[in-house]
Amino acid sequence: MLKLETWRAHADALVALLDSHELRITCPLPGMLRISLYPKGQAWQPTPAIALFDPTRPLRIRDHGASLHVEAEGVSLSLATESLRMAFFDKDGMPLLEGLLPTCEAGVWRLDTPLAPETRCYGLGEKTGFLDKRGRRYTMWNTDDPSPHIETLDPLYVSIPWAILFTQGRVVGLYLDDPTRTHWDVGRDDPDHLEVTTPREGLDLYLVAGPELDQVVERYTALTGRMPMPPLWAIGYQQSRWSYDSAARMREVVREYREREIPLDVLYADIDYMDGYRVFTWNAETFPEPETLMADLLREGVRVVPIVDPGVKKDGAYPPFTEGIRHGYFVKDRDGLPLLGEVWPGDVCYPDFAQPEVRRWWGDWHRGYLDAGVAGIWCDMNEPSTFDSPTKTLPLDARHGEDGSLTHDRVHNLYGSWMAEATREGLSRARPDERPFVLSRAGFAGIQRHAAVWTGDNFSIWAHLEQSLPMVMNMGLSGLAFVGPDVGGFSGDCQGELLARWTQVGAFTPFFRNHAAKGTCDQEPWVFGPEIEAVCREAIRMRYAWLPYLYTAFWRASQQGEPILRPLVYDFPDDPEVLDLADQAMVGRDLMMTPVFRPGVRKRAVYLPAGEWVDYWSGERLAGGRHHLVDAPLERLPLFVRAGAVLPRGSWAPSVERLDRSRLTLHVYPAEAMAGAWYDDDGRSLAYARGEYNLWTITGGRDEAGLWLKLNADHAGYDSPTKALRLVIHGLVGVADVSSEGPPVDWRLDGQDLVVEAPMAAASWRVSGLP
Ligand code: MIG
Repeated sequence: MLKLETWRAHADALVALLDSHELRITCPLPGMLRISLYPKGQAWQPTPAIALFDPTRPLRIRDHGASLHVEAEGVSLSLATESLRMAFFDKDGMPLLEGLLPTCEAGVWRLDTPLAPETRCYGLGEKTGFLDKRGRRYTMWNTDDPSPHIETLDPLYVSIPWAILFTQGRVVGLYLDDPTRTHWDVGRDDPDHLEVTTPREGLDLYLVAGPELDQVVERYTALTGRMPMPPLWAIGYQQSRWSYDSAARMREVVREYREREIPLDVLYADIDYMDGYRVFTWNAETFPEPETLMADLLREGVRVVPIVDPGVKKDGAYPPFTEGIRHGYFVKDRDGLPLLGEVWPGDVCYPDFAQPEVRRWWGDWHRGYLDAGVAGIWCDMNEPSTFDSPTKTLPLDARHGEDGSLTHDRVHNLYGSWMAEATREGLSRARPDERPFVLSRAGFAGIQRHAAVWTGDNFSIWAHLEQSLPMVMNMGLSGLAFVGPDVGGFSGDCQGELLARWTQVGAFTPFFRNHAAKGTCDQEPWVFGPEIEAVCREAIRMRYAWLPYLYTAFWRASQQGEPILRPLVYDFPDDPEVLDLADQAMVGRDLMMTPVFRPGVRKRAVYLPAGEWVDYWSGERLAGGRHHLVDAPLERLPLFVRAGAVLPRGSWAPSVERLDRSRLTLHVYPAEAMAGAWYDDDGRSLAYARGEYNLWTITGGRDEAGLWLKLNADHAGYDSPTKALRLVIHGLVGVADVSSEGPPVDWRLDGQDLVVEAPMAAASWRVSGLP
């Protein structure tokens, strides 16, 4: 048992001495406390996961004899001096966590916290299984494991040591800032306890206060950072395959897309574009003129993103290898010699991304790609993965850092994030005013600042479509907003109906890319015949028509860390029905999708939380707080809109560059109170961060005289091409008049809907004479 010997109160820290360790409690940001237990005199620096941190925030410490009470902005903590048992409180003094206990036995540090029977555990990043992570044990160790990602497979490629303990009205988050191989036993050995163990010589814990779930996620992402706005094209639809292995084949795929009028913004070049799998090269026979290829595809509105693996081929005539050797840039073995691994190119060395200089060097190598015309970079195998070792990764005693003092076990989980960071910064240096796009397979907490993440090598099976929802949603609650699985599935042969259903879901998943493994059957939208093609085409077109709404959700993710695709519990935390619900998802604040996860199924049960909902397809109004049986014909993803929502939409185009941006449509779903927003910027530069964006909000309500709506420019910093506005007010019949305060408007009735045409400008409207 640990025990406080002496302690001192500073203005910004409580520092206490234990036997061999020191305890330091600080308030890095409002609403959270950092509790750091480290070997005496060796205070820990935050890992690269941490984005924002203020070591000088004030604390107040009160001595109650048997316990100390630490108070900071928005939180407080009591600490028993005899046992180190802690309780954590929100700003109103409500306990969020009680009985938290750090211990150290036989050199192993452990954090234990009781779990109430009703408490759920969300987060934990990229994990298999359903929404609530209780009842299993998880390991944080980035791993490329080719086995099917079934519920018992753990770990995968990304590690986020972040757990949200959800009890209604008392939500709290625990982030362990520890990149080593930690174990998270979430009520498995002992159903009533969460136990975290680490091989590190102490604990570096951040307790993040709620009491609401959205607040916890917002605070966690203030600490570890948020996704910067991606270029708009990266939110478009993307096609990949291992591999489109020649320029001719890539042209053919793009031609198919254009002829079939299926939108497409990105095409990926998987490993076969290279010369003998040497990164930063092109195969001279199959890709003779990459510049011409990419310029031609760009004229079709399609951008190319090549894959880059960290393994650099051992080849004395290959500059990335010779330079790396000359400067000592590669990871070394325990004897200090460049470590050799085996991947696609044969023998390879691994860049030591732990060194800032290596990250810079690696990033600079990407200039050649940009000069040739690539639009972004896909980082793969960055767990890092090797073929020649049963552990699938580098030896634990491999050496990192300029002086070789960091062993691999200490930095393994950071390797992927570092590679993504190096890549992103390389792209940014070469194109300072463009938004970089990096896609990464591996990562640690904070990866969202550097890259989008796809969930790796899933299978073309229904279970993996189903599992992708809770997986992506828990990643969203773990700070990663820009995520998605391989649509259609990677390993194994896809089938038409599965592709159709998966493409429908993909259309509303933040990252939307169809990808398939070598040796599997083709799975582009048209390969399964005209019926499936038509379903996929419609779904992909919907993605484009919904971009104004999705882009606004992306913007909220970039500002507050608000997940784009999220479980219903995020938006309806008081509803006991939704706590485990993972076969339905909210897309942004006002849209819910309820996909089908089995072949042949044409109806499904849907739970609608309290309030009124509108069936997107039929316009029918449905009461919330209960289940409904709804139609789900193959050509339709069941979608529901919250009554009162105002959704910004446009129309589809073959690529984002061809979107007709002259007019925006706001779809209004009337209710007693209405609200919506539309975020708009140039979609490609960093000007938005300097205030060059527009934020429109719309509010409305109903009174005796009818219905009113008010459009307001909350922020007007961007000279937008959008000059015209169309309001579609759903389900209004028998309107007598529409008047506007400001420029006159045109209006007409279209079936059940009222359509109003107006300029895109602040205004208010009244609809009168409703029945
Ligand atoms: O050993 O580059 O997850 O998307 O197509 C497999 C080939 C290496 C794994 C990636 C996958 C990619 C594949 N890569």
